[in-house]
Amino acid sequence: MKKILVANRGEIALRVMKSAKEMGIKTVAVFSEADRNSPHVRYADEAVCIGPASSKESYLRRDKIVEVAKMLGVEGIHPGYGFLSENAVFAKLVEENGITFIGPTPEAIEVMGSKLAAKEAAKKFDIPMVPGSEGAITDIPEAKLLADKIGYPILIKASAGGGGKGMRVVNAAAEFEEQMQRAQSEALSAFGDGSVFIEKYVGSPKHIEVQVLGDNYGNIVYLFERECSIQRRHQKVIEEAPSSCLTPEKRKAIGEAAVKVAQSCAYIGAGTVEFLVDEALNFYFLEMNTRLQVEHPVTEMITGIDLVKEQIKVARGEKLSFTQDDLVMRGHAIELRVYAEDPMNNFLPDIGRLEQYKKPEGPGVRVDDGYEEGMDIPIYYDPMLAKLVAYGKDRGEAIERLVRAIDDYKIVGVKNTLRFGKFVLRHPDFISGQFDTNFVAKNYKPEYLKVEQDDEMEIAALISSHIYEGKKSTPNGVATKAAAGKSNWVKNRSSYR
Ligand code: MV4
Repeated sequence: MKKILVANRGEIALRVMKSAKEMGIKTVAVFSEADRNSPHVRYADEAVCIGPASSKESYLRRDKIVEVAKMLGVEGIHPGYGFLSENAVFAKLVEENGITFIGPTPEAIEVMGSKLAAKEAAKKFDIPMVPGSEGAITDIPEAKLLADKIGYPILIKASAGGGGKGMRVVNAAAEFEEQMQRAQSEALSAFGDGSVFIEKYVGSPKHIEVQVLGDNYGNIVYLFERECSIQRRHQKVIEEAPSSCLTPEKRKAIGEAAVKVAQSCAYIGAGTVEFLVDEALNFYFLEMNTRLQVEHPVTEMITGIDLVKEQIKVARGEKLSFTQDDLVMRGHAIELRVYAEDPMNNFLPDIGRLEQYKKPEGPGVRVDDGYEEGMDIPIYYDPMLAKLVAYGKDRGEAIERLVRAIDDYKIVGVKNTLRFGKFVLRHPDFISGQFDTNFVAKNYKPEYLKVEQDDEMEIAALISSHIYEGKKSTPNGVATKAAAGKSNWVKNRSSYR
């Protein structure tokens, strides 16, 4: 493979091109009119404008992208994440035009794109799943009987949904029919597919996902897990690897379950198997994402493996160069997603000019971003500005490095979530590992970011008086430094705008 096209924009387009470059592969960028001056366009060896700013008219134009690829003699197309990355029609179109799709087969994308088909495939492999209906609900009274048997609360999910879209909690039998009818009609209008199914609702779950990698010869390995429980309204905020709650035995069990899920769809390339983990550390298969994920860097940092290079190697027909036994994890990595959003105002997206933009550097710090000082942040796309990742010998060092990197990060002109990230990293429940997907809803109040520098002690007191008093060491060996005097809240206040 001598030349690849990256059908994406921003940080992930750059990320993919960097690995391609290291492999001696030329790169082609496609871009919208809004991205004409973007770093991913300049970084590529060649770049072609494919349409106006709106994604529908540019980054989602399967036909245009393939046309450009053919015109420039491209041998492979990497879709990044989002946009066309999980579009089976695109994967097929690419292959039909004699170009390699750097990702799984259209069949695997299609099976895993349907939550019901995914569960059906996984069932044959004995994967633990949340108790629920066998297939789509066709008979509401029958489904209600099942719900009674499972016990309330239950969750209605749309088969075509995912990432939290099309979900509905039903707390009691009296609401069942109404909620079911609503869920079905919502699913039909939102996804063009009204199929829904029910599951027992797990109230305080952790979200743990396993990175897998498969080649064309039936070899599939797991590259350990990422914990992504810190999210708000299904938007991930912080991801880390490894999870601080798994034992080596659980890690092996969940990893092997993930490999079986991948085997159930003969998976090729990099993929992620999502699990829900309850308080007793029981894990249940949720869904499989058939793409490179935003948070892949934390896995790269603890395994030393470049996932994009592996994707490309597998796509050009190479066998995996390592077995499960060769894989070891070392240290700890944490990623903060920096969004152009206002944490003081309900995380409203912000746009405008990046008047000042200076990235943090130093030991164990990695920034994956796609913007530069002076650029305008467009309204058309995802509000993520950058991924700030820190690596340390253990979780405590990773946290301290990430906090230091937040303090060293200067963003002026666009409201952003840096200080919100610091709030999370300094929270006793985050530090102790005692958190689940309810963390943000349970613990965050915008007032916590308002307090002046000198009042940091007050914030700490607000958040938790108990740990604060004794300056206790936590199970992870991290002393909360909330009371340790000087902080950079004010420095970050200026970066907040
Ligand atoms: C659940 C659940 C509780 N019980 N399923 C949300 C996204 C999608 N991948 C599945 N999700 C959930 N499924 C059952 N049976 C709770 C969630 C959930 C969640 C999952 C992962 C990460 C964050 C979440 C936030 C809210 C709800």
